[in-house]
Formats: sequence, structure tokens, C-alpha cells
Amino acid sequence: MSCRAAPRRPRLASVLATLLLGAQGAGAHSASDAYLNLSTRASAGTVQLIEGQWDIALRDLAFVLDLDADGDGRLTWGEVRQRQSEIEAYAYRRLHIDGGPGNACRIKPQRQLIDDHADGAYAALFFDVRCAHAPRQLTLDYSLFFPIDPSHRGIFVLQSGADTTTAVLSPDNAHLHLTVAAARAADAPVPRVDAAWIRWLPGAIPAAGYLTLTNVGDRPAMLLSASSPLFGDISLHRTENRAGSMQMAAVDRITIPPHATLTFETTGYHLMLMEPATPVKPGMHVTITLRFADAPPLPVDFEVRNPDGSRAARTAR
Ligand SMILES: [Cu+2]
Repeated sequence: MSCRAAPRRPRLASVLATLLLGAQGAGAHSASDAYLNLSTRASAGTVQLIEGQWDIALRDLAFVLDLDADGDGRLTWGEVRQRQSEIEAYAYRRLHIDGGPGNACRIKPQRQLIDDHADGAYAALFFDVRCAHAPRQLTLDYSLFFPIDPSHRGIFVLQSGADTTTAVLSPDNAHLHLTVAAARAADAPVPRVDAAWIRWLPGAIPAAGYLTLTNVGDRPAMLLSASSPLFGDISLHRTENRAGSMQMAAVDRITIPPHATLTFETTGYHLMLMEPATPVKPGMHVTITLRFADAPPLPVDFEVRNPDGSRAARTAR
């Protein structure tokens, strides 16, 4: 689905989406879809924040809200921008989210952008769902265009930790009961990985893995282990200068503070790759799965390089 993504930047063009509002486009409602995405995020402590993005076709909104102010059959960014609060009011009256008995939730609109989909421009409504307590259950009631267009569909995705729940909202399926993964287990940050490579060494010398981990979250990320079917044993190591000599030792975890970047290097952290199941050669790619505390496993592609860190002349996969 083209529209599920992290928040997007506003478009720079002042007149984007001059989209044709022919009688066919707006009136016929030939294929009216909206896209509703919810994702759970950890914020301070165990309080859970739910972020939402709701993409609604501008041609549908133009039809119900008569957005084409000058009636020229085209919708300009200016015409949409002037009516943003009405678009929000119309949409959010037709979506209700609750956290079960004794746990009231409310939708807090954040911002509104324009999103391009294959079938035209959409209003992208970003919102937070704030609940009294971190919800384990959510109920969702969606109506949007159902009263005027029973063929309208809401394509719904809930991302909660490692779990993804999807549904197609229709007049017959307008009420969802959803289970939210436990906040603690689901919401630890998974760091971003860059520049993952393996230093191949000749003979029986074990190879070492290097990478850069960036913790984009608000909580510390803790790397606990790494594994690969290609190696019988992978341990987390750190090389330290002890009384003038470089020595390496196993560590049981590597912590990346919030909003920090940690680069593995020969004089610091590395993955020690022992007991290769098959010979590993420069140019190969090896998948190593990293396990962080309270987060889903993260498979990472490592490129095997020469002892000096240079790339193999030819890539063998
Ligand atoms: Cu080592």
C-alpha cells in the first residue's frame, strides 16, 4: 500500500494536485477508498502513544464538502488548505476509538498534508490517540462515507510491535475489536543499521562483524545477541586497551542510548563470528539476526570484505 509510511513532509509546490473534478471523478464514487493506519509507540515509561494517519481521497472530500470554491472543476492546494479544519471536523466525527471500559480515548488531530496515491491526491490526516491508560484493547468505529456511499471502503492497518492487524472497513464491518501488544514488550526501539560488513581473515582466524547502530527511539536500545545459520557461535566482543595491550573480551550486552549512534570498530565493539558452517569468502553476503531487548528480531545483511576492509573485486552471492 503506497500510503503507509512515516509522517511525510509537506509538499513545496503551492499549486500541487490540480486534480480534475469531472462529473465522473467525484459524483460516481467509482472506487472510494480511504487508508487508515494506526501504530503504537512507546513514549515515557509505559505510557503508550498511538499514532494515526488517515488518507482520504480529495475527490471524495470535494464531493461531500464542495471544496471546489470557484467551481472550475479543479481543486487547488489553496482551496484545500482553506478548508482543512472542515475536512478534519468532517472526518473525525466519523471515527471513534476507545480503550475499553474505564479507559476513554480521544483523537487528537496533529496536522494535515497532501499525499499522492496512484489514483489521485489524498488528504493525509495525522493524529494521536490519547487514552487514560495504555490500552490493551481498542474498539474502533468507522463510518466516513458509508451513509452516502455504501461501496466506500476503509483499508485499515494496525501496527503494534511486531504484530500487524489488517481489516477492510465496510458498512458490514465498521466496528473493530483490536488487541494491542503489551507496551513494554512491543515498543522498545529497534535501532537503524548502516554499513554492516564482515572482515574476512585467512586460515582459522575468526571473522569479525562491524556495523553502525543508530537508536532513533526515546529509550535505550540493548543488543543482547546475534545469530546466523552460517556460524555456530556469534558473540558480542569489545576490544579494550588494558595496560598498553589491546585485549578483547565478551560482553553480555551493548547499550545504545536514546538518539545516539554506535559504530562497531576494530578498537571497540564487534561481533566475533566463530564456527563457520561453510567457508566464508569476501564478496559474500551473510544474514545475521540481531536480538534487542523487548523488540522483534532484526535480520541484517552483512557484506564480507577483505582483511583491510576493502570490497571484494567481484561480488559473489
Ligand atoms: Cu573478538
